[in-house]
Amino acid sequence: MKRVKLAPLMIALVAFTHYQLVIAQDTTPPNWQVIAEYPHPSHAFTQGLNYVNGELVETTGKHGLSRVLRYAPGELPSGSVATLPKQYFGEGSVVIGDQLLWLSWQRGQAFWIDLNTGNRRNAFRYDHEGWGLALSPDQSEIVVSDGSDSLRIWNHQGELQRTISVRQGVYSWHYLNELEWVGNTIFAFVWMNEKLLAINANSGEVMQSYDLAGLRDIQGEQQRITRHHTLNGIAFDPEDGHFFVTGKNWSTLYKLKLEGWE
Ligand SMILES: [Ca+2]
Repeated sequence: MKRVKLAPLMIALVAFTHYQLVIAQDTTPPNWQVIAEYPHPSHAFTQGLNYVNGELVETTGKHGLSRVLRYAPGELPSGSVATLPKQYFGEGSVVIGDQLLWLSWQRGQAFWIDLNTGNRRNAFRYDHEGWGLALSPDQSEIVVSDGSDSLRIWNHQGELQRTISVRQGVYSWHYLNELEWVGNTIFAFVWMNEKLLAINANSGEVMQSYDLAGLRDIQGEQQRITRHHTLNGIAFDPEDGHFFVTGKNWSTLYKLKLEGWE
């Protein structure tokens, strides 16, 4: 009787199974896709991105380089609407009517900027770091990030209404950064992680995550960027239901279709 050699057969079977798994992972379609590309001002250390009435309103950071930029998709800004004194490091922003509310990073000071005149006035103070901002769909509330795993909900005067802890099962997500609020979903970039989270605005549960490292790789091939030039701008376009997305000092602004968040 001829003995069947099982060992090579098992190795082949395991190798085949592993191969199948690898193939299965590689062919999983991404839950996002690029549908358009526009220029983005590469001098902009993006900290806040808003899309209002067909225009992008962007706030930038760094001491002495913190600016408000206003431009249509496909164009580049010709100048700044407003700037901050160099002791302030600009962060996220929201547009309410013709006023922009703008956070500073570590100085606990929020500002109102008149988008027509560029005039700046103090809004209110807060006792934590300021990172991202987004306006609720009914414009009555503002969500604020401070780099932790919690989001604060403010009224227009910066008074705390409630706090949301962001969780995915038993895991918490820290370094929540630039924000956008659409329906009952709050989108949040994660600092230096290249993840975009879709968070239930009531429970704080992460309902979907988007791995945009591929987008960063494409951008990295086009220009010299480091890990600090992280993804950090998201703005919803209600006309087509898609999202403008960019990163700090990126030369490209992308329009993304995001799947599975509604
Ligand atoms: Ca935003």
